[in-house]
Amino acid sequence: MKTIYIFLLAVIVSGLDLQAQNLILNPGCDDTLVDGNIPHWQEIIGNNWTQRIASPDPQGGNSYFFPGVAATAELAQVIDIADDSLEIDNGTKYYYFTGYVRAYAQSPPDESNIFLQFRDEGEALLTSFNFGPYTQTQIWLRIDSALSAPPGARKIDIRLHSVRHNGSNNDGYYDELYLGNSPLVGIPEIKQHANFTIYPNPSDGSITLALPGLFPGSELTILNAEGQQLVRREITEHFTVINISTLPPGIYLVKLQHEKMVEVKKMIKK
Ligand SMILES: [Ca+2]
Ligand SMILES: [Ca+2]
Repeated sequence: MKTIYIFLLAVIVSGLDLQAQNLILNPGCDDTLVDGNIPHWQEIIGNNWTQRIASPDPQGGNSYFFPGVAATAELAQVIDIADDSLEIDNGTKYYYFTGYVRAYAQSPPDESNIFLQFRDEGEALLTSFNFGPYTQTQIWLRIDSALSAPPGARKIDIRLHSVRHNGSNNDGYYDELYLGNSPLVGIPEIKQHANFTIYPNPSDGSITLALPGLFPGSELTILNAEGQQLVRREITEHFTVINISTLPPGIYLVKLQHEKMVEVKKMIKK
């Protein structure tokens, strides 16, 4: 009996671990500063990158990435993905990115950008997925994307790039970054879950989104591997049919979002 109990616990723990496996080190800027510097990150532009703890509050943990005073500021972390080279060179490897951005409430606000640069063994740039500029000041804006790794890629160079438009501080902020092998579906702050399903999946013509409970103001978006929004729809019914016949074959993310919940599922278009 004891053996079974331990085995089940191990399965549950490893399942959680797999879901939460984050390739980014110090992803929420919560590690203690070392000699005034943010551990695991390098200052590419500007030398004032630090932790900020309030105004606004962090999305997660005790602090978030703050560029300081430099008019343009860029912070980087390089992730080695050489272990995935077989899948990458076959053209079948996807990585999933989630991050939160926000700016200080001033007009015009400063801006945040996130560049995810795939580089080869010699560090040559193969593809850059660029997100931004973002100037959202009222909430932490969540960004989700699936990234198709270009053949030959061995490194992902993540760049946080902020531009100051107002005042003495550069206020393009970042928090709770995630890069992994599966979409980040649940996040701890979210209390409610829609538990939506999509069928058929894979599909070649249309999909049905089934939702057990309705959340007023829910919005559905379908994103391609480059993070572009291709479909955007308000969801007001338990069952919604969406025509995807014009989308090229491939992997997409279906995101359902309202103010208290974000859920993301993978969809394959045949
Ligand atoms: Ca944080
Ligand atoms: Ca500012």
